[in-house]
Amino acid sequence: MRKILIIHGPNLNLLGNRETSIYGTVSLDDINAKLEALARLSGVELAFFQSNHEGDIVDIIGRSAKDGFSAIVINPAAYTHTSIAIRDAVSAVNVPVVEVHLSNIYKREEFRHQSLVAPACIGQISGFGVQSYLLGLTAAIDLSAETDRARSGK
Ligand code: CA2
Repeated sequence: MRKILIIHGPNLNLLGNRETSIYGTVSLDDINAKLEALARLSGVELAFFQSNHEGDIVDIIGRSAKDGFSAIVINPAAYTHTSIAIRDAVSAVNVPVVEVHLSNIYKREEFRHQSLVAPACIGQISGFGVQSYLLGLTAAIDLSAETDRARSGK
């Protein structure tokens, strides 16, 4: 079965209790459960990773091809706007990456308008709440099929 990696960046473990006017009341477990339901229907396997540490996110992206992942969905959270290291990891790995955001980062403070990671990704989905993740996974499922075709040389 094709494997897709879901990466949640810093502080997304806090979802559901604070800043509910921006991010809603949904928890990270709720988001993962919705993703899992879509994955089951689509016949793909998911692995979930949340970290507050930039280097850990760089490491898991770097290992992702060797670990058998065919696509990645990432919400880099605040690292979206600061991390050349995550952008370089995405550029270096031979796995397609989709960037997602719960909020519309272009409608918020100016410092959130730039993503350093997005230019290394296949695309970005921003502003649809949990639906951003589901749309991102839908794209990643298609991309994962292409990755596997390319890897098998067919
Ligand atoms: O909209 C998104 O998904 C963001 O990636 C969320 C990040 C933010 O820094 C980005 O600009 C946009 C913040 C994730 C932290 O979420 C919190 C949840 C509850 C309480 C505090 C932060």
